[in-house]
This record gives sequence, structure tokens and C-alpha cells, in this order.
Amino acid sequence: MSDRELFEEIHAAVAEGEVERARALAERALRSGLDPLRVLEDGYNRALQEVGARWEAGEVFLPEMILAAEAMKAALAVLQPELRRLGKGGAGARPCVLGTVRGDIHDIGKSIVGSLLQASGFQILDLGTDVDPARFVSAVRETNAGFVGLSALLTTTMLGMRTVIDALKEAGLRSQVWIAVGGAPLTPQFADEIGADGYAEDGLAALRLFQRFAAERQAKGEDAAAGAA
Ligand code: B1M
Repeated sequence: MSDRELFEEIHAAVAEGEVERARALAERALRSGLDPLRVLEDGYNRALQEVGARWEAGEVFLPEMILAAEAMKAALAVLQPELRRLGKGGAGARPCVLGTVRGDIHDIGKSIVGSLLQASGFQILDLGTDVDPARFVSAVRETNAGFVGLSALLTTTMLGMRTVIDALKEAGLRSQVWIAVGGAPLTPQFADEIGADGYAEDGLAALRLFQRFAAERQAKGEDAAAGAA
């Protein structure tokens, strides 16, 4: 099977919500030596987005979208360990608290970002989905985190990102963390407006963003200062 045929098969497996087939194709892609991130983003992610668009157009029903997401998650479980092949180094000395904001249960994109960061040496505390602002605050305080990553997939829940940032400000913790936000409905302008430090459109961009944060922290001597805290 050529790479093109494999990607077409992946597309069909997700579109048809075939969980086992999706998992087997991920294994096959790895055996063929394909880059796991490319397989995730150009294969599974693109297919899932198309299912979402068809759902929005009323062409598929919610159970079909759930099955498509399950198919992608099965593939993700296979590909996640292989993401370790991606760049090493450039990780922060302090933990990164990651989560999908309150009211939002989408977790696939956030988990990809977490895997890539972890593979590159970041210590990740993944709080999961539907995370309360107070939980972000307590996690940052308890772990002395240096980074926060917020994910949202709904135009309604993305507004809750500002609430998390405001809660960190109120708790006196905003200056100790670099905050990145991401998720399909977001824009760089929105990230600016809510006072985040950066926006990333996909997993690789998120990795590069956090690595830039880590480098800036180090250049500013913030990790040394934190060591005394
Ligand atoms: Co939902 N859903 N969904 N959904 N869903 C969307 C987001 C939607 C756009 C579909 C559509 O209408 N076309 C739409 C939102 C519309 C809007 O707000 N404008 C929608 C809706 C409406 C809903 C429900 C309300 C449906 C309902 O119940 N009536 C409901 C919401 C429930 C809730 O959260 N309270 C719902 C439920 C679900 C499922 C459970 C069926 C399932 C989620 C399963 C799961 O996550 N475990 C689901 C899915 C699968 C989708 C779509 C189809 C795909 C999302 C996804 O996983 N993409 C989605 C359509 C779409 O996005 N086009 C849709 C794959 C993933 C790899 O990409 O998450 O974008 P993504 O992550 C990327 C980047 O965004 C970025 O990097 C990731 C990797 O490349 N990124 C970050 C993400 N987080 C980041 C954080 C960062 C940096 C980068 O820094 C920290």
C-alpha cells in the first residue's frame, strides 16, 4: 500500500468510525516508518475535522461523530509513544499544567499537545477536561508550575480562558507562569485580548511555543528565581 493509499484508508476508517481499523492503520503507518505527527495531523486529524464539518452541515449524526472521535483516540494510543521520536531538549525546568477549560469535554487536541510536550522533556500535569478555574490555580500553586496550557474547542467555553487567567492574577500567580492557549475556534488576536502569552494552532506549533517560553524563562533567569521559592 502506498502512503497515499494508507492516508485514504485512515480517512475512511475515521469517517466510518471503525475503531479497530483505525488502530491497525496507525500500527501499519508506524511499521512503514511514517512520521507519527504527520500521520496524526494529516491523517486522523484532518479526517476528524471533516466529520465535524459534515456534522455541522447536518450530514452525520452525533453518534457517528463520537465513533469517529473514538477511532482517532484508538490511533492516538498507538502513536503517542512514537511521538517520543520528536525533538528532545528545550524543556522547562518547572512543570506545565494543562487542561481543557470548564464546560468543555474535548480532549483529543489537548492530549496530543501534552504528549508532544512530555516527549520533549516537559513535566506535564494534565488536569483533563471540564476543568474549573480554581483547579488550575491550585495546581499551579501546588506544583510551582512555570507554564500553563489551556485548550477549548467551543466558542462558548473559549471565553472561560480569560476567567482562568484572571483567577491566576487574583491568586498572585500570573507572573510566575507563561500561558499558552489553543483550540480550533481560537485566534492569535483572541489570545492577546485575554492576556495569554501565546497561541498555537496545532501540536507542533504548541511544542515550539512552549520551547520558546522555556528559553525565555531561562534567559531571564526566572527558573533560578523560582528555585528559591
Ligand atoms: Co464537538 N464540536 N461537540 N465533539 N467536535 C466541535 C468542536 C465543533 C466545531 C463541531 C462542528 O460543529 N463542526 C462544534 C463547536 C461549534 C462551536 O462552538 N462553534 C462542536 C460541538 C457543538 C459539540 C457539542 C456541543 C455537540 C452537542 O452535544 N450538541 C458537544 C460539546 C460537549 C462539551 O464539550 N460540553 C460536542 C461533543 C463532541 C464529542 C464528544 C462527540 C467529540 C469529542 C470527543 C473527545 O474529545 N473525547 C467531538 C468532536 C470529536 C468534535 C470535532 C469533530 C473534532 C475535535 C477534535 O478532536 N479534533 C470538532 C470539529 C472540529 O474541530 N473541526 C467538534 C482533533 C484534534 C486533534 O484537533 O482539538 O482542534 P483540535 O486540537 C488541535 C489544535 O486545535 C491545537 O492542537 C491540536 C492538535 O493539532 N490545540 C492546542 C488544541 N488545544 C490546544 C492547546 C494549546 C495549543 C494548541 O495550548 C495549550
